[in-house]
Amino acid sequence: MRIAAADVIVTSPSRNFVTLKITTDDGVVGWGDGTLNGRELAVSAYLAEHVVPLLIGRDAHAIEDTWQFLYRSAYWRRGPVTMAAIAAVDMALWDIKAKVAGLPLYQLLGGASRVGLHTYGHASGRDLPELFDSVRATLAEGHRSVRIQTAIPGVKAVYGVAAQAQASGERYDYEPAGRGPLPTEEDWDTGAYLRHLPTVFEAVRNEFGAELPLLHDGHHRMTPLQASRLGRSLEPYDLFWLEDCTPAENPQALEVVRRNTITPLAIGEVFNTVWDFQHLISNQLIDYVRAASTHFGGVSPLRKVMDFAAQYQIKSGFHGPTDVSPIGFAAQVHVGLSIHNFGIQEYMLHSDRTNRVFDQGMTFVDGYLHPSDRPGLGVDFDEQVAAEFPYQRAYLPFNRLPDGTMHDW
Ligand code: CS2
Ligand code: MG
Repeated sequence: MRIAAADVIVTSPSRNFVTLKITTDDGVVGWGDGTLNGRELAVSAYLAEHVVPLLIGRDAHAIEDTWQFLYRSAYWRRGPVTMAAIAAVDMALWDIKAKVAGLPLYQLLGGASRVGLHTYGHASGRDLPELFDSVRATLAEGHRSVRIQTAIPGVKAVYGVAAQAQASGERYDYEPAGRGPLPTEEDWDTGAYLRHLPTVFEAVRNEFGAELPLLHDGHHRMTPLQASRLGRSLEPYDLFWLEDCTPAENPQALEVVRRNTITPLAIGEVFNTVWDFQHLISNQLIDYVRAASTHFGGVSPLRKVMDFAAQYQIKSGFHGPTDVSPIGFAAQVHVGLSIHNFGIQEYMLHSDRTNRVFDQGMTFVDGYLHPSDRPGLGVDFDEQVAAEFPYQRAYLPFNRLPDGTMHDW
């Protein structure tokens, strides 16, 4: 079975998505996700200009060989654009292989290790009453764990606070990226954040009790000592994890954090390969792997990093925002269902418009996410509907400190 055609489709139903369609010479179609929030056209050009010509005529079943070929033959390895492009190919080929086998992908990965995936949803608020309502709404959607993000006194717009984001311009799917010609400028004050956040977790614990698993995303903004202080001050509130507390480029930072706090740590949504996790996993500096199939080279490397992590009792917590398309999301739900060391799955619901383009078989019942038993990934892509929504320029925001210094967003 040979690859006969490969087409790249960029569509923007509620946000931009990059989708790869691979068709075999006997007419089987596989779908892959190469979406890179705010830099979508770079991946689509990388695929169309440099990868598609290499795919035509290749054995559609040779997934590992094709992955290694695209990774090694480029010479310029890794990086978000390259790895999102390779991810799209890898997913589409797994979709094809599973469709030919007549099985949902998780069966090819070893079968189901559990009935479904526990998820966490997002809750946020400008004040405590709004945050409590948001927690209740998240629980009502079926999530059993909740990520808490909150406004900070004196800071105008903080990452992850949906109502704030919506008030400051056109946003989509509660995600921070705005569609427009220029990125939005936000502000940040780490001191105010470190003082305020523990008071919010105390209030949430008092309102919702000791058992509800709570998470928090630091979005790469702290120094190692600031993160240590935050981890320590949140220990009484028993977090499921503190995510991305320090910038992702410096794995040694987490050695400092680890020495100073027993709050569990998660990182990796901006990582591209297993090498980014090597130091963190082998030194047991993290508890959860935050990679996303779409930004990590697809299903194949996600399996490998989780097998590596398993040797150290480190679990999965795959990145699942709406900037991963339903195809990329399904791919990692299949991985999560099959691996032994599954931890939790982040789950943000896609908009109705997105779901018109992507027909998802996935189900979310009694707090369990299941990728469906459709053959393949379980997602169909409607090219006609996609064509109704052309690409729209969109950027993630950026941050400045009160004195104007640029800061991590
Ligand atoms: C995030 C994302 O889901 C998360 O934990 O940190 O919302 C992230 O900001 C976006 O994926 C950026 O595109
Ligand atoms: Mg995050």
